[in-house]
Amino acid sequence: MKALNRSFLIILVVSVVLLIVINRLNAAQGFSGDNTLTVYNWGDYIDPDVIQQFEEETGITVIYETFDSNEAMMTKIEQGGTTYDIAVPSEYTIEKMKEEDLLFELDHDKIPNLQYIDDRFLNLPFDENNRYSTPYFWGTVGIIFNPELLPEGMEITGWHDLWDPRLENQILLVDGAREIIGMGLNTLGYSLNDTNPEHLYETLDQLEKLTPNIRAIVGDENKMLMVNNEAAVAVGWSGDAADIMWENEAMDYVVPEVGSNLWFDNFVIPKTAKNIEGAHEFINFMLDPEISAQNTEYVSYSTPNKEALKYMPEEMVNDERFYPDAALTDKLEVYENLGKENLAFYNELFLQFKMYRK
Ligand code: SPD
Repeated sequence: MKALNRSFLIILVVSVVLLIVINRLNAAQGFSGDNTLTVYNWGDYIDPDVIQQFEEETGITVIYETFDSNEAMMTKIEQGGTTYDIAVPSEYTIEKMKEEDLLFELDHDKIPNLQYIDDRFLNLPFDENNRYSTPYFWGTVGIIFNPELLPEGMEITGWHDLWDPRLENQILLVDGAREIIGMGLNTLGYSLNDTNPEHLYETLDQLEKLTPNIRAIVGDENKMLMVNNEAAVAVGWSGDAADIMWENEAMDYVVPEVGSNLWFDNFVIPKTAKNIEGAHEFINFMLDPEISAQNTEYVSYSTPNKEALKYMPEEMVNDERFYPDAALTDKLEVYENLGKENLAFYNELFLQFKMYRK
């Protein structure tokens, strides 16, 4: 009897261990099942406690992977071999993904918390009636600067200031083709959706002239570098600026009125999804006002969830640098889907610019 019990125990332990190993292996390879959900998001773009709360509430295990650009995310999904249930593209990439039939339509009945999103973030041109996407965060591109490290008497108000020779080796640039080419185009007075090759080559020339002032082209490290006083200025996204200011109140952020980018990041369910039910549950959970407020406080980007604003600190919600009024946002442009060839040209120019620096 005892021997039988022991064999039973051994079989039980081996089975449990095997189950755990298979589960881990599946997770490592990105296989989703009913009880797992694979989320593909930008780096530094969610509060880990929120993921844990979702897991506890639903019993679904979240497998979490990150990317650092729309282009990297889309290439990975196009290539296949992944099972992402949720991805978080920006507007122009949603248009591309729709064109390439990479997205499932959303079932709005399963996302009742969509009612909490401010109308001005719904039904935008890149996704009419939010058939494929729901808003996550929004923001701008601008200049983050540390007044204490600027040369005496220098003020930063617009893109042209970045070319000031006194800023030698003092500027960090976000590693994004649309952001940097767009900044160059705006500096020259062109639209950041311009596709005229002459204007784009002129932009490349202009950007190459910025080279002596560039300290590094970086991703999420820009926050750490700014906080550690490694550079006086960074060109980047508004939420990173807010995060940096959280660490050092002396820092400031300006969106050049001559022109810049207004962007929207959104949840979608790619056709790679294996857990469509869970994906809807996740989106709905993330749009819950209290969860959204908690997540927004952690991430520092601007929430489109009007109900969530009620749970957030007033100084955050009333900061016009991160919740700009229509007078500023009307002057900004949203990236358009420029088509495969034009986007490839943008990427090529950005690469040339990065090579020129070396
Ligand atoms: N660290 C997360 C950054 C996410 C910013 N998304 C911006 C998209 C602009 N097109």
